[in-house]
Amino acid sequence: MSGLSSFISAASERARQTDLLFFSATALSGFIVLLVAGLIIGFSIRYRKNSNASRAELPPPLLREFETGWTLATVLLFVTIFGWASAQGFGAMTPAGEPLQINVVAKQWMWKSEHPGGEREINELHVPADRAILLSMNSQDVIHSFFVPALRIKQDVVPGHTEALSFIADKPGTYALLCAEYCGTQHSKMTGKVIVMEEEDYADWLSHQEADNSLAAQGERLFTTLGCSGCHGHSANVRAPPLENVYGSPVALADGRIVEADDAYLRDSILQPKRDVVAGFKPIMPSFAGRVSEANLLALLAYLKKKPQQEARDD
Ligand SMILES: [Cu+2]
Repeated sequence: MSGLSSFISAASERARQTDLLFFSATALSGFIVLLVAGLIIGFSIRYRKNSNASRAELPPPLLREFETGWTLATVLLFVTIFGWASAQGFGAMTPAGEPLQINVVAKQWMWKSEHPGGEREINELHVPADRAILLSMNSQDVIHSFFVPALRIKQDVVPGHTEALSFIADKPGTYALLCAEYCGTQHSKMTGKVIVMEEEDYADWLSHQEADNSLAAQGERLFTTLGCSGCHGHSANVRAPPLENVYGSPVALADGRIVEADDAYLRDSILQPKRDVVAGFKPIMPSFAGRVSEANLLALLAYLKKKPQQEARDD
């Protein structure tokens, strides 16, 4: 089996688990196919016309218990495989421990990524080994699909959604990154590399990247240039909901609902401000859909998350 599972490199424990599941299911299905086909062929030959095999002895009738037993055993076997596969699928959605969050933006035809310190890459993704990585992915135009065969992970990236994908790579090396959703004429060129590095090599790599602005710092500038501060800032004349400490806190809406100001809520409030209006405020904010790119939205969100500390420092 180990020979088989190395047919394509596996760079994570989940990849090896996926292979085990795949080959187990293939082996089991293959065994059943061979068993059924073998019996059909065997009996066809043995009881062919004019063969002298005895037809006198009828087989004994099967016991009801036997029928019930093998039916239940088969059902149980396949439900077990279903459970095994689902557990893996759900496991893939839940990051283990405190993950390192990296933002990924897909666009025709490249993968852009941004590390927590603001280091940016295009069509390359450097990650430390043995550490939970959480990719927060957005698309700027059409549906793309983030596919790393060596990690056995594939996630569609749909415009207007934030998709999460987590993994822990445990084998340093360079692995292929592909787009697995036809996304336009240069779809086949939308490829890249995932470079898994030892923790210290990753730290070293980070330190050699341009000390780019942090995402939150970019967001802060956008907050001004897009005009957000004109209404949401300290000395604004227009009355708009204050944004200090807004991230993660409950917000009372005009229709009586109370929602949590998470990424999705803040994102919607920027793109569709008339949808969830905060109680006590007029729906006067214009939509920023089409005016702010995915990368800039991520920067704004990063800024809003950091805002409480900044306000505290300013005071
Ligand atoms: Cu694509």
